[in-house]
Amino acid sequence: MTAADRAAEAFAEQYGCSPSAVWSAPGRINLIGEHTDYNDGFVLPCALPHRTAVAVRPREDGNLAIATLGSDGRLHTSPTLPLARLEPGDPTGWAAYPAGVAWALRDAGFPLPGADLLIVGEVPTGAGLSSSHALECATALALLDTAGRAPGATGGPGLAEIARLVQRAENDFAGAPTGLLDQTASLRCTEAHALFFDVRSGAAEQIPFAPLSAGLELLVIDTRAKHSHSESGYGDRRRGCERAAELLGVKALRDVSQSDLDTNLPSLPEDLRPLVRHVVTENARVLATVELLRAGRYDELGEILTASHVSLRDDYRVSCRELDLAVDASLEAGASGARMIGGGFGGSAIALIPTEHRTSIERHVLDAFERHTLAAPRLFTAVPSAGAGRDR
Ligand code: GAF
Repeated sequence: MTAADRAAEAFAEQYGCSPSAVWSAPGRINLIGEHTDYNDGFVLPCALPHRTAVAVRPREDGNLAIATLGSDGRLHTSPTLPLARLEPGDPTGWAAYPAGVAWALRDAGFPLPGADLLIVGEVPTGAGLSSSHALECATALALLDTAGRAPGATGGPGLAEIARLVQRAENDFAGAPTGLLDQTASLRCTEAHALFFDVRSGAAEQIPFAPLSAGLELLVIDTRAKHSHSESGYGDRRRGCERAAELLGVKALRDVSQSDLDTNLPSLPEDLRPLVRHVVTENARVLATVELLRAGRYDELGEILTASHVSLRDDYRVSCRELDLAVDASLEAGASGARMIGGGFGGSAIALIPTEHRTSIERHVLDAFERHTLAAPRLFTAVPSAGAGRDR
């Protein structure tokens, strides 16, 4: 049963009637382009097959009821909230994500009538696979539908505008100072493609990406080391980049070219230099990766992925013991490249592996975690899948 089917069924159980629509949105991996989004740079994500579904029915009293089917198979509800009185700070916890989206849409002037929502999420949470954005994007689409403003309807916002509204919910309601990567991936990725997104210009290009056709797979290694964007590490890096851009007299680090690094870095305080080096070289790695994908040169991808990890580990310093172990163990076992993905400090890594060696690589990674007395990671293949949409 899909997440959407389960959401429709649980909706009927919770609210005693059928939903008027079910929308769903996927989690993501990011092939490359980490911590570049809030520097106006480039990213290259793919959507995962794992989705969060939101079943919805409008209600006329201006209230928002939110329920979710937990991984324990039980329904959890949040107190009913008057849309007109939503403000950051209440509710907190899981309900802050859908409530924050309602707040951002209301503030942007969308005429929301009130809604009953039922959420079923299958994107692993706290795994750096963008479960919160999958939830927020599916909620945004479901709520816009209740207002007759779903994408494609007259007066309906485009996907780029929805991504910005979801970003506002995440930043200002849920309190996580994230960029535009995850919402854009969840809303705009398509099956069998990576999305080449230029955050500054908003240009998005679908790049065919079918590793299986080259005998390769993208193995996701969810280390189960929990990460959170509201904690200080992410915000510190972001502020460091903004400060460096200001000192260099540019709008964002996107404007620093690789050839200028040697002249620019010495003028900065020592602690900011590695941040700038990471962002500038990572943007160049995204462009190089896009060229390799366009040329079908999959055999050269691995080296760039690993270089990205080294840069995130040593310069940006957002990796952790579990992510380094996932990368090192998969490389030892025959991956052609591997890197942590997402914000870091926990979460997941990806490894580009030959399909024929999948079993032995998985074994090696699991053994390595066991030897280090760490919880067994969750392993699965990332198949580039469809972005958000209406299921029923
Ligand atoms: C997280 C954030 F949500 C993204 O905006 C991005 O900055 C990413 O970390 C790092 O590339 O997923």
